[in-house]
Amino acid sequence: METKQAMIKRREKLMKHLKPGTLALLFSGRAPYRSADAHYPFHVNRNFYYLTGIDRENFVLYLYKSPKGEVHEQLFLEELDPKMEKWTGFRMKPEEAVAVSGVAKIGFVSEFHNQVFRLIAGFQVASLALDLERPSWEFAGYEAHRFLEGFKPKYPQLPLYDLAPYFAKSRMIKDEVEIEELRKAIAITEKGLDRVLDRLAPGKMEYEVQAAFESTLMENGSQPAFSTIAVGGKNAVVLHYEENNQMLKDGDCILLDLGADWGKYSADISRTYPVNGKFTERQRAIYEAVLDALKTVTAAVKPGETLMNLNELAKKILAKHLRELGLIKTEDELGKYYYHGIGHHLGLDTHDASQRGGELKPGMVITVEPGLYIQEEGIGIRIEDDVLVTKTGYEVLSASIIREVDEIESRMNHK
Ligand SMILES: [Mn+2]
Repeated sequence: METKQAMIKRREKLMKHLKPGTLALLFSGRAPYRSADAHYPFHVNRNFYYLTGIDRENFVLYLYKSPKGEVHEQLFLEELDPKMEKWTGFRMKPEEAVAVSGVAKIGFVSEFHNQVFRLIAGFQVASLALDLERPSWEFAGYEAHRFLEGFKPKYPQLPLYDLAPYFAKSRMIKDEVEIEELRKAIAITEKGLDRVLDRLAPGKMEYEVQAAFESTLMENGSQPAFSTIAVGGKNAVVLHYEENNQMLKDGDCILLDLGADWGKYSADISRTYPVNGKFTERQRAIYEAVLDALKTVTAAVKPGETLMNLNELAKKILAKHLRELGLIKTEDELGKYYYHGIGHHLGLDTHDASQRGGELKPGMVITVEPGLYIQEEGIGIRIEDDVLVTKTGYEVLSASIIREVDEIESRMNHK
């Protein structure tokens, strides 16, 4: 399937879901100001991108389902502005927008408010649908929230419909195009980790490992999907360590949690390697415990399972191993050494949009990422794969990224 075809299908599915008389507006968003006239990098609204494939600032997707059920689609672009284009780059032309998104009708954002006004003035709009997802209570709001601030006082009578739950549900099931993007993101992540294995040695800095990974991504037209974690020794018990500024010591392990971005889709892989190319007996024993949890949980992935059940399974296996390793006596002590969930949905966001508590279905992509973090021994080990739920079970999308002790040691000793 072509990307454009996928976009058309995704919009058709949404329009089928909406009631007649609904006007749905999706905003690509704008980069927030950083200081003076400088902005933070722009990150397109994921749901706008999901329906258009377009990664541009200040665009609006207008979707209207008439009371008779006819669908009208229009994409509003930023005005072409030859003067501004000399400063900030070329803007997307209408024909390009049509080619990427498959939306046939194009307008410019300066006309957008009037168009909304005219439609409502014709008494053909029963409700307004916006993506009103909030990442936190305190959050000031995305572009849709800002639009609503101006809209609500003018049309307080129009009911609102929040699209966020629809997107969470829809985005959990990946189509062909999405799975292809994820495969590419994972393949580039594998290349980056391979370069890491070439360079890893005692005395290197964590940031050198990060650079080995990220430069490989750049050489492949990619970039990190999230802040690369490259953490040696005792700091590996910190789950989201991002300093990456310590020296890697002989006899320590390094924990890497990283992923490439491809077409806005995120890989999310964790591997733990011995810095000097050989695990100690103790490191190996703990590593094998985590690996056993990874394999057992992965093998349990199938339609009808839940992430919660999978986490319970991971806890059982990790607790069994911790008892054998002499670290705990009863299962309720596990929280001292394993203190995150087993995984999450993966897609346009690394922690992808999802409805909590649901059953796994074919086409979903999740991470499986057990870990053990033993502060008193200065050991943190996490191994994470990306797993596609299939009709009959699962496919490990990251299956070719080595994870067995012998494979890692032999790879590191034959550079
Ligand atoms: Mn993850």
